[in-house]
Amino acid sequence: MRFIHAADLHIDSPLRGLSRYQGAPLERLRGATRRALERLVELAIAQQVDFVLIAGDLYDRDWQDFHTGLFVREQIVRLGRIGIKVFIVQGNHDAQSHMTRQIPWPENVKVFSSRTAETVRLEALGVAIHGHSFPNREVNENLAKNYPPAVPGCFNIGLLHTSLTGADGHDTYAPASLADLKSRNYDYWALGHIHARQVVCEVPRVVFPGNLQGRHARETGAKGCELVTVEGAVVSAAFIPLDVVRWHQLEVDLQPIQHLEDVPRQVAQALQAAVAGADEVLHAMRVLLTGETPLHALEASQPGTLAAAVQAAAQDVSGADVWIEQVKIALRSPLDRQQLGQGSDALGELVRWVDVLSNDGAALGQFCRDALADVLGKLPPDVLAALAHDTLDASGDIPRLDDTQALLALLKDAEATLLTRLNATETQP
Ligand SMILES: [Mn+2]
Repeated sequence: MRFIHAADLHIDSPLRGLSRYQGAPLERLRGATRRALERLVELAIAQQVDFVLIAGDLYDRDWQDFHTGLFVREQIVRLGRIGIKVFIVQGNHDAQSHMTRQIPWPENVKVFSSRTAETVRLEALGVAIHGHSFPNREVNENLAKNYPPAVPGCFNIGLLHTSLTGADGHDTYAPASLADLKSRNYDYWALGHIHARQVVCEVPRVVFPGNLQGRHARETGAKGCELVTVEGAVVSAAFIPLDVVRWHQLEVDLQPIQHLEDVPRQVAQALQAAVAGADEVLHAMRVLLTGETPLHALEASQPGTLAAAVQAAAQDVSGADVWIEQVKIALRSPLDRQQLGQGSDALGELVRWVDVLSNDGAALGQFCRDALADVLGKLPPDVLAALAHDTLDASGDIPRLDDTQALLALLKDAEATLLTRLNATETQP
C-alpha cells in the first residue's frame, strides 16, 4: 500500500506586495500553488498510490469566487478516474464555518466532520483513517484526545491540523502533545499547520510535511509532500519536492571584495550553489550582502549600485531561472567605530547616540514611533490595522514597531550609511 501525505496547500494564496517589484514573474508566482497541486496529482498517478491525505489548509481563505474550488475539484477528479481516494481535514485557514461558498465534491473525496472525530475504514487495504476538521478558525481544544481508539488489525492513521505544543511563527491551534498522539496507538500521524517539514517521531511516524509550495521569502527551501509505503508497518517514507517556485534567503559575504567589477562573480557563485540540482523550479532569491568593504561607500554615494550588481549576477547563472526578489544590504565600511565614538564631531555623536538606543529597546521603539509618526498619521485605518497584525506584507519587509530585533537591524543599517556618508564628507578636501 502506498499513500501521499500533504498539507497546507493554501491554494490561491495571494502573493502580497508583488506589484512593487519591477520585472517580477507575476504569472509564475501567482499560479504556483495551483501548479504544485497539479504536480502532486501527477505524482499520485505515476506512483499509483492508493489514497492522498490532506491535513488542513487546502485553501488559503474563503474563495473569492468559484474558480478556486472548481480548480481543486478538477484535480481531484483526475485522481478519482483511476480510483485514488482523497481524505481531507479542514484547518484554520479553511475551517468549516469560514468557507461561505461550496461545490459538491466528487465521490472519491471524504472531508471529515467538523463536529466530531470520525473513522473511515478501507477494508481492502486494512487501513483505518481517523480525522476531525476545524469547525472554526480558532480551535483551542485538544482534538487529538478525542480521536477514536485504534482499530485492531488495521494500519491506523490520524489526520490532524495542529500546532502540537507550539512553534515559532505559527499560531497555536488544536494543541496536543506527542504523548497525546501516542496514546491513540496509531501507526502514522499525518499532521498539518507547521509550514516547515518536520519528522516529529519515527515510531509511530508523526510528520509535518510542510507546505506544498512556499508562499513568500520566509518560507524557504524545497517544499513538497510525503510518499509513504506500508507493508504492515511503514517500510519507506520519502519527501518529494513539488514546488514550482523556491524561495531562498542567501547571505553573500563581500568582505574579500574591494571592487564593483568583482561583485557579480562572487554573487553568481553563491547563486549557482543555491540552485544546484533544482533546474526546473523558479528560484526566488532574497540576497543579503554582508561584510566590511569599501563598496559600502560606493553604495552610499550611489544607492542601488549593489542591487544592480546582484541582478547582473543572476543573469550570469546558467541552467536555472533565478529571480532576485530583493537585495538587502548590511555592509560596514572599514571604519574604526570605537575610535569614532570617542570623537567630539558629528561622527562621534552619532555613534554614542546609536549605542544609547541599542541598549534600550523601549527608547528605540519610541524613537521609531516618533520618526514614523508623520507617515503613520497619514495611513488609512485599515492599513494601520493590518500593520498592527503584521499582515500587510507577508514578505516581512515592514518591521513591527514592537519587534526590537528588526528595529535594531534598521538602526545598524542607518548608522552604517550615515557613518559612511559623514566620513566621506569630512575627509573631502
Ligand atoms: Mn497553513
